[in-house]
Amino acid sequence: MNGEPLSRDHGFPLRVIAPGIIGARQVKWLSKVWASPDESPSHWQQNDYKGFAPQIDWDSVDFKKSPAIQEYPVQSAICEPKDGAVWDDEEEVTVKGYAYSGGGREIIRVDVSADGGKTWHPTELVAKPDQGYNRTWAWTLWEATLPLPKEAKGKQVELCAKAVDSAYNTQPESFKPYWNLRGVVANAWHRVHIKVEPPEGDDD
Ligand SMILES: Nc1nc2c(c(=O)[nH]1)N[C@H]1C(S)=C(S)[C@@H](COP(=O)(O)O)O[C@H]1N2
Ligand SMILES: [Mo]
Repeated sequence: MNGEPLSRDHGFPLRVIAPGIIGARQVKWLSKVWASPDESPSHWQQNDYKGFAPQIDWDSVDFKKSPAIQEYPVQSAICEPKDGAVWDDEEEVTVKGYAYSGGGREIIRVDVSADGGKTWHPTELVAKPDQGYNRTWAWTLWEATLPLPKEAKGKQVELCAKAVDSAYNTQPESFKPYWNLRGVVANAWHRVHIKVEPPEGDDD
């Protein structure tokens, strides 16, 4: 893993890698593999890692009624700045992060906002895997320097990111309309809050 022997925590001595599919299917400490016409009867395949409508609760849920989650939805995250950071420039902010989609779909675009999603700015895809159509299994790294809203000084600013994959899937604005009791496939815009506070005496 990353050029090093696989560690025990990550599944040494043997682990399944099923590209483009959620973490729950990447079985660690593998001892046996068999082919079967039936889906795995394992607890994690049958009774967990499934999505449901928002009104379904633990009393009404029937795990037989939803298929197991397989392909990962399109997702992105802001890694820099960190949530709660104090930003000492009132003009612009440099934002960095990653994006990823399931099923081998490549990331074709990531947009960022410095005003809670009212206006958007392009990002540069600084590390983009070149693995071929529907074979993109690696993360895309992105960054952008964008202007802060006018009179941001002394205020909190909400940074948002959303990615688009090769099927033009994009991330929803909020998790609320597809909230589910397991909290799975939650890929709404990532939001980070920074406080814009240039050093004392800096009036430009
Ligand atoms: N044997 C075994 N493999 C497992 C799990 C587990 O509980 N037991 N958890 C899965 C889940 S849900 C995830 S997200 C990944 C996490 O491993 P990672 O941190 O190495 O990616 O392992 C997967 N493989
Ligand atoms: Mo997981």
